[in-house]
Amino acid sequence: MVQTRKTVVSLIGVPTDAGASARGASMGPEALRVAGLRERLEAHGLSVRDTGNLAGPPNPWQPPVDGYRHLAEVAEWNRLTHEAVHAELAAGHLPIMLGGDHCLGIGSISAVARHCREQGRKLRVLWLDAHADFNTSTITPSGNIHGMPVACLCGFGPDELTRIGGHVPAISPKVIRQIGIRSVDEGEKRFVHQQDLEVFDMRYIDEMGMRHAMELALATLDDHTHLHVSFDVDFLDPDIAPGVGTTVPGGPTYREAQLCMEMIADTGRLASLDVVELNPAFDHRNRTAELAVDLIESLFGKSTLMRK
Ligand SMILES: [Mn+2]
Repeated sequence: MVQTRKTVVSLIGVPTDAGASARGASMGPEALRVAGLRERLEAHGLSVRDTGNLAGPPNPWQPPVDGYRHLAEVAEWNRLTHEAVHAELAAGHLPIMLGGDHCLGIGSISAVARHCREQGRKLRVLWLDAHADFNTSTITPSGNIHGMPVACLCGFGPDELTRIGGHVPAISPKVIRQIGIRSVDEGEKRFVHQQDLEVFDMRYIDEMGMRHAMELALATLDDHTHLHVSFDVDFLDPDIAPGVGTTVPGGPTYREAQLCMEMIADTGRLASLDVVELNPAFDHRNRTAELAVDLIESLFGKSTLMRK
């Protein structure tokens, strides 16, 4: 199945950096708009509805309390995100959540999971990231919640975050495929293995290639599978994507990232998307936002190669 011309894409801006280690991801939604996200998607025949930005609490920029930094603010932003994403899915639209930091994956993906339960659909989540984001308050070195969303979605975290969406856990670790991982904290590493997360790290991509990693990550999708992509911009090599708060060297190149996105597009199953951690405060003349838009275009079927 190919995305039809009738697909309605809804942009949901979530301007917060309450879960991050550096300020600035709150400016991400506007940078993506300035880079022409809406216009570029429309040029591909999609109908795009920009719902504007959600309004939530300011970032208090305080140290962690009991292992969590800004838990109340992060929970509020995620509740708002959950409701907004769920409403768009219920209306039959394809939501693109424009973060904001990656803590917002909790609200977004819990909404997608809820929608799948309501519709009797299977779920596959592709987590494109330099980090596993599988920390808990006892193993996180920092308390920054953008390092915890996968754990929270799998039921490991504070009630304020794990219960968003009303079903604990929101998802099983079995539905997740992580791609591009190259920075995992020590305790987190053990927890990833213990929970049996399927990870295609950079070592795997170096040895086997992006094509093979994506073939496995996308295997066994069927007509009833809802495919969600959670795209942390720090997935990309910092040489091409400097505009993120937590750069880790050795990420996918431009060509590898394009192939990743094109192979997702080829499945025709993409049904929701997060674009997070774009940080204009670290960017150069919005080039990382422009690259993100370029890759999002590929996710929606723009082919950089000549194809018939
Ligand atoms: Mn992340």
